[in-house]
Amino acid sequence: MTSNAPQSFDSIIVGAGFAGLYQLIRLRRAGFSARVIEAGDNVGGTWYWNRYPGARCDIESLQYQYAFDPGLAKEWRWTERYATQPEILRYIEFVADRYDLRRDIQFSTRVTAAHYDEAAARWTVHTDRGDLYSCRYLVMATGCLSVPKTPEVPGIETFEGESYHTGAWPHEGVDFTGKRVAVIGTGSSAIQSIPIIARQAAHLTVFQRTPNFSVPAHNYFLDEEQWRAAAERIAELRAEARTTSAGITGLPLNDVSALAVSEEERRREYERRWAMGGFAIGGAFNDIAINPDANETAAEFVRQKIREIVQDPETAEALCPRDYPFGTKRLCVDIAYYETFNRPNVKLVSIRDNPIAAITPKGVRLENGDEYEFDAIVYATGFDAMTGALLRIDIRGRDGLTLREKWEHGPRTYLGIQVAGFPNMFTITGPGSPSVLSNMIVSIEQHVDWVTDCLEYLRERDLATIEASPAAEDAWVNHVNEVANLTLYPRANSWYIGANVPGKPRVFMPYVGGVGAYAQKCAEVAANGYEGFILQ
Ligand code: FAD
Ligand code: N01
Repeated sequence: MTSNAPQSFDSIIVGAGFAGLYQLIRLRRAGFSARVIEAGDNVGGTWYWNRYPGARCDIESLQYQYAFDPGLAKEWRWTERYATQPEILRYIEFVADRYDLRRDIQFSTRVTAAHYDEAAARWTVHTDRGDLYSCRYLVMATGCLSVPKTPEVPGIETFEGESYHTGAWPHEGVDFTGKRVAVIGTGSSAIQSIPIIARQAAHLTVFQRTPNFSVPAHNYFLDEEQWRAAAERIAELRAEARTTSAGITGLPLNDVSALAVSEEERRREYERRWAMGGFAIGGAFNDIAINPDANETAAEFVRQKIREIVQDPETAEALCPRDYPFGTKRLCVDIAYYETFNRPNVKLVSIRDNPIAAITPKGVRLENGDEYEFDAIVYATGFDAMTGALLRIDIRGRDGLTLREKWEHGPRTYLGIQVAGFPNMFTITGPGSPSVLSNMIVSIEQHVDWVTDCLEYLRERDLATIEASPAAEDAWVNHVNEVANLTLYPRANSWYIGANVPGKPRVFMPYVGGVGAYAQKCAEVAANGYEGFILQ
């Protein structure tokens, strides 16, 4: 820490991904001074860090883009149904240039602490470079999936080959040609990278603890007309997306129970949606997310697909998810994932009942003593999701209360935007909002718009602070839990519930109530003079 006088701004934004950049644009336009602090050396967030082979979005590109400026959509020509990571990163860099954002961003700097000074009603922000900032408003745009998690097994540092985490991939890329490679994990990152690594490597071994449900992307190149039609209607399409459950248009829900139709009709509907690709299958029937028997019909449909695709019956069975309902871990969207297990150079090793005991200098040792040797290990083991980036910062609110103490038993927020005891601090797509269950760009835009409107409201009325009331926060936390418990989501050991991080409190973190209903609630709260918040 330094004794230099702090640099003063109306607002500090932490993070220069989709959220931080849009927040900067909005605050500038509203006449607030703002500084963005970003750990990476460029913009992009998720798309800056996750450069593993095969990385791409699973929400269609035409929807996975900003819509706040209709002109922007007409200037950026998406090339594929599901854009690749390099294309999304180029888009974000284009946005940064177009709105001249970089002059207000401090790169290669990590925020280490943020302390609230009650007397001044201001935050003091500390960085790992010894900078000090003072601000009235602190916007945490730190990302829900920005802290890579490596397994807690002994010996990782002893491995003599190359080690990579998908979420912190080298910028220069990796050439696996001729190498014996291990991929640990079978979540979305693994499912995207495995088919590509398999084509390069001499041999690929996939270590699977829990199989995942995956559906085909049916990716294709967008022709001029498809792109233009969406670009020209972006405002209208986004307005529609904001009223949906997941912030996505074109995924019509078939409002019928899976149990109310014949087996033949059910199969036809699932086949139709499988052929559409992507998340369409989730809306095949109206009770997949809430009724275990209905859910099982979707689960069994996907298992049958796996058995049809994967030639070796033993491998096919091992790839079939069984111990959690379909869709309660994030559904994966793949390009030839299951097909990859038909390659002679790919082997699946189930570690469900025989976990990894250690990483050794030569490779991987399982609990039963089996040893595998590798030239490279890829950890596709996910993230300390939703709370990880926030809790890595020493955040102290009113009375010196730390966020770590406050969230000791799991995150507590009002609307996923604010935390009682932490005035003027906002969490974009924070726990308790639809966030990771939605098209994140839709949720980011909704939060950033709400926060900016809120700050303008305070300024117009000469108010210094806004803070969630403890009662409103309690009621919201209860509501978030109640709604989650109406669904099958809490039945899975997913990262939504913190299950992938040993010792993390088990709380279902995102809000399942849907983007549309949630946005309406936020708008009502604002229209009622920020009901549930204390304004001073
Ligand atoms: P991020 O993009 O994570 O940006 C947060 C930034 O904050 C990072 O750059 C980080 O370096 C910085 N930061 C964090 N802590 C600090 C600190 N203490 N100091 C300084 N800087 C800090 N969502 C979808 O809706 N559709 C998709 O198709 C999709 N695909 C995804 C694919 C992958 C591989 C991953 C990992 C996630 C995907 N997501 C997807 C979720 C994705 O994270 C969001 O869509 C979106 O990019 C998040 O933007 P953000 O700005 O909120 O956070
Ligand atoms: O991470 P994950 P991810 N030993 O947590 C396994 C988004 N995303 O990076 O399930 C052995 O899903 C773990 O096993 P288990 C998307 O929201 C989107 O893949 O915990 N295995 C699991 O198989 C996604 O959900 C895209 O039993 C261990 C895997 O590692 C989120 O980011 C692409 C282990 C981790 O899967 C995270 O995805 C990529 C251990 N000790 C990411 N620890 C798109 O397609 C963990 N695992 C757009």
